[in-house]
Amino acid sequence: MNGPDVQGEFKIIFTGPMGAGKTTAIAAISEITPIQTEAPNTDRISHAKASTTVGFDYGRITLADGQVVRLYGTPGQARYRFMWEILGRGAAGVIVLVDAQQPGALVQMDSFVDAFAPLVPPGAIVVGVGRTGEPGAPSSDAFAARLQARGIVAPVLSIDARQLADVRLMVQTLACVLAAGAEAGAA
Ligand SMILES: Nc1nc2c(ncn2[C@@H]2O[C@H](COP(=O)(O)OP(=O)(O)O)[C@@H](O)[C@H]2O)c(=O)[nH]1
Ligand SMILES: [Mg+2]
Repeated sequence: MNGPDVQGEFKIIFTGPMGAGKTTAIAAISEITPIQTEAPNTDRISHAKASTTVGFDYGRITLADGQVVRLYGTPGQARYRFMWEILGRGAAGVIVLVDAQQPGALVQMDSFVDAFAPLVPPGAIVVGVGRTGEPGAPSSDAFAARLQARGIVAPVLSIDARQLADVRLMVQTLACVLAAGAEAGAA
């Protein structure tokens, strides 16, 4: 698997469509002031927000066991797809965020899972679904069932990317999945 780099640090990626909460999640959890590359959003059809990530987000956290994890957020729009592979290089795992309230959120999840699965070790994916409590939004079970129907094994968590505890839970879940994968690889 893609292990720690020369400095002994892991890299994980936050990805997902525009407005899913990638920048918010990294800002919520990072122990350094995150680096953000926001520019005015010229695509108000996809999302009404005023600014959007055009390069990447970067933050850092130290896990309970002292492991340092570098956090990278991708741009959401498909026209920045070339960045995905650059950011995904050497990543230990990926957290796919989706906004359950967006029309087509299930399909969006599929397309980000499919784009990033080849860039990370097998099974190193966690899905975080935001705004599941909003009227008309599918539940996290619907997202889990969708993955299962496609034969993809990945934990699905209902989260609020603004909440530190929720973002921590996603990172810890990914760390558990990675540890389990390393055990299986070593056995
Ligand atoms: N209700 C709710 N709002 C969120 C959540 N995550 C992000 N937001 C809000 O959605 C907007 C877009 O989030 P942002 O982090 O810029 O999305 P990005 O495009 O994925 O980086 C911001 O105003 C956030 O405060 C969430 O889980 N629940
Ligand atoms: Mg962003």
